[in-house]
Amino acid sequence: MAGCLGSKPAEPSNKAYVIGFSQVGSESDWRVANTKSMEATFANDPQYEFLMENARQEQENQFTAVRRFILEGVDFIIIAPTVEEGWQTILEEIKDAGIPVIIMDRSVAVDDDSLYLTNIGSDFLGQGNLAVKWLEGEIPADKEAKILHLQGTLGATAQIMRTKALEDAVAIHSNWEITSQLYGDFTEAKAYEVMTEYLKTNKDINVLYSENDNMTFGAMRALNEAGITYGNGGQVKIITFDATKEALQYCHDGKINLCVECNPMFGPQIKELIEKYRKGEPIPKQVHVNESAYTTQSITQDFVNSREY
Ligand code: GYE
Repeated sequence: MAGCLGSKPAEPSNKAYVIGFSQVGSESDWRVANTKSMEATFANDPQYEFLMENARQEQENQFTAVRRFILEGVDFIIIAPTVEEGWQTILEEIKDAGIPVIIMDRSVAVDDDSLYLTNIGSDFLGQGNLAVKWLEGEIPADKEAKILHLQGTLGATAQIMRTKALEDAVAIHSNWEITSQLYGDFTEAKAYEVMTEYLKTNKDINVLYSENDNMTFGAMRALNEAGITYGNGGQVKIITFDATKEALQYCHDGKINLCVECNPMFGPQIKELIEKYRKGEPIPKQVHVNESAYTTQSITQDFVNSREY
């Protein structure tokens, strides 16, 4: 205890384990929650030193950050990749430096999966499949689905897989059609802009498949301004991904029809994996987080209130 005669100042038993984390950006509420989960997990734990770099959605910035981590000699690197392609060289540089790496959230497309320890994140194809299954139940065979598709950052796993689920489903439903694919980059501002433009000349849609909540919020504003109704009993059924608190509230209020969950709170799970690795225990190559989907009918206000993100 400080102030006790004869006691020595506490010496740290061992040096903090330094983690360099390259985060995608702050493009969405999901991302902000994910950053908080990582910070809450590592930044307050004296056993760790946590260095985070925000790439502002540019892969080049991620390369710069990772190279700095290597120069600084960090013990461990975590990367949330912006897009899947383009990681081979930098992962080889990390390997040559002898630093273990975890890929989180989205994935990387490399030939050699020994370049990283594990990939932890969502089952994005599973999420997309949940959404199209729900839509099947909503659109009778003698009715048409005219689906406007808002896409996230092109080349990001969340975009690739959510898009694949929709395109595959459209291919096998002769009464489903994608009226257009608009690029919203996972942000509210971009989605609002492209939706406003689109709705000036095209109003004949009855489904919006939006690859994240923030784009959905931008789209809802554009739909309001165009005088198009949506949600329960409206012209447009809205499907959104993430299921943040704000989106769940809209869902509860009947403004969004389906929220497919994408859980950002996996800081603690990453820490467990790192601890296992440090003890020399085997860790799986792919870890999926548990997720579900919510409709206006299934959601309660208590559930919305209890949402962490
Ligand atoms: O759905 C979106 C974010 O990769 C899971 O990125 C993540 C996605 C998430 O910006 O809101």
